[in-house]
Amino acid sequence: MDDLITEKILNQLNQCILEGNEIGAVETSKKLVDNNIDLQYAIDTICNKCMKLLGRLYEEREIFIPELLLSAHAANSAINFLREHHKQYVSQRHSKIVVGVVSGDFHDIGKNIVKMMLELSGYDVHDIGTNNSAEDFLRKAEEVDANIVGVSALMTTSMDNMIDVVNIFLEKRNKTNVIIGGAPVTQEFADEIGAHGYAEDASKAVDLVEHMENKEDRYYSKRKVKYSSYERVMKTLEHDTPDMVPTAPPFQGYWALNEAHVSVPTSINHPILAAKKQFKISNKCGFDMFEACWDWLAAVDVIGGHVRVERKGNPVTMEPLVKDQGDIDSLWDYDLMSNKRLRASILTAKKMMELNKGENFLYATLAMPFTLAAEIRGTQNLLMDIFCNRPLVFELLDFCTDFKIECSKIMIEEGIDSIMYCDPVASGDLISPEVYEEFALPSSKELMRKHDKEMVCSGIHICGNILDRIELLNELSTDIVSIDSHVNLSDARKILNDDIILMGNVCTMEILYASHSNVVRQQARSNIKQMGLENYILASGCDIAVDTPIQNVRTLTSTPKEFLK
Ligand code: B12
Repeated sequence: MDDLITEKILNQLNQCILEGNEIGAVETSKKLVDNNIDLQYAIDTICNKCMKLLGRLYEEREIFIPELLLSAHAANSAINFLREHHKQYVSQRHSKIVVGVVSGDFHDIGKNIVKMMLELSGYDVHDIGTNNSAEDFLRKAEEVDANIVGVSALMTTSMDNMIDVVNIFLEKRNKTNVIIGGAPVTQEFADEIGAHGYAEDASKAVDLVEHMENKEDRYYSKRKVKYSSYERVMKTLEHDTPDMVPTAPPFQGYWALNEAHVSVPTSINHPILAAKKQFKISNKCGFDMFEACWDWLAAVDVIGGHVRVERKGNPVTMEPLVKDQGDIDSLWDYDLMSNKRLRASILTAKKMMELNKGENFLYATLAMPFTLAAEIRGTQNLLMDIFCNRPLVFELLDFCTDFKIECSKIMIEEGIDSIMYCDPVASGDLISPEVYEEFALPSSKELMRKHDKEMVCSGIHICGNILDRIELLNELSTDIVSIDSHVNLSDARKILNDDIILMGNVCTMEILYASHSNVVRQQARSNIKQMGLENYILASGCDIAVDTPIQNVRTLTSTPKEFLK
């Protein structure tokens, strides 16, 4: 067939496509078939030349979405017709691409255009529609063995969900390139979250994919997750360099129960259910280490105190159990294992350890003797006793220390990885460093001395600004010190012994609870940059508050991936 005739018919076809004339495009395609024109050449010409021209016209605002859509439909019909008559047609493209819109977002016009342009350029595209979780993208990519995933978002609120998509591929399917786009997305954002590519419109998306296909290696992520969560934490505890900074809540129990719609009373009555739900949420959030035993006030219940259990959030001790020094003797009659709450909390921890299969690093939260003493005596009473009734305080602390040693032994016997001792009443906002040194420190020391360090590691969390007493914590020979947002990380680092791991300290209320996830990310990044990879665990400054958005928690746990070695 004469080259001139071929070019003439192809030009006609191009014209029909540019005009969005679907009927004309199909009729002209028939002419190509009737004239025995090389259909492979014809399809490739439409895919390459015509689509590029359309893209350029759209970019230069010479045509808009409706014209683009009409042209794309015309091209699609022509190509489908030609392919039917040329069964042996082989696309020159190799990439398999999954495209979709992230969760929370139903805007799909942009994604549809990207999909059409890619298809018309000869790619094998699989569209998963709108409102897709990271798992949805992964599932489809695995099903079709995609090497590129295109993620679209049109709202600033849904943009952050792209982070989950990037991270899930990083962890579970590192050979797939994740490219992102949509009006609020920028190259800077793509770089920040570790996406492999970004394009501002559909024709640039085609260029990007072409480029990736040609230079595959360059785009494959160099970042690799090397360790499981448990191994990552162990690397940190051994003062070795992990692949990335591990993350911890440090206390997520009540928040996660609430997220799972399990009330606190239900969690006590149904420990196995509590374990399953707690594990699901805490694991899904991506923490490397988390609480498997969070009912730190079960201890007060064991010795007969009245702890009010709210539907959500931390329980509260209602009435002081020790009204005067004479009441202390009767405390010793406790029977640890006959207490329903304590048994429930142990059962929960055991079930969580079983579900965990050694993947994450699990710990139990127990109160330090000083805080337990305050719960038993009433915090205000104890704080006054320190000055007015010192013998009562010492006698009570003796009991609390012995009792806590027993509690700690039980958890260690059950096989927990670590114990996190919390001491909120020793807060820098409640007592002076002198009072801490004289009353809280000796009982903590005694407890830590009895804690079997060979078997299980330990952490300490004291709320508030404790910079003026943090040096004393060096005497406790603990593995981890968890600090809250009132203490500057670098200041704490300078004072603490080198062999202590620092954990903290993203502000729980202003940032995690009340800010946008971008603020959480900024804070998490700043902490990692300040502390580096070693001897540091990124965490919230204290309990994750009930109703903290799960997206913020996920942002906290996913930020270290940006710094993967
Ligand atoms: C059309 C539209 C709608 C339609 C959506 C119809 C549909 N099926 O998509 C309807 C009316 C349903 C709608 C609903 C809503 N909308 Co609306 N919507 C728009 C509007 C006007 C146009 C968006 C659009 O289609 N643009 C054209 C396409 C072609 O551009 P594009 O998506 O950016 O895609 C191009 C590139 O970005 C790139 N690209 C896109 N995806 C990808 C993917 C990859 C991998 C790559 C490489 C490239 C790439 O290539 C594309 C083609 O060149 C914008 C305003 C605006 N001016 O943008 C608001 C807008 C996006 N909507 C908005 C909002 C708030 C909403 C609603 C919440 C409104 C409400 N109060 O109910 C709901 C959201 C519902 C939900 N949860 O998703 C806001 C978002 C604000 C923000 N920054 O977060 C906007 C910006 C309006 C505004 N100024 O307030 N909306």
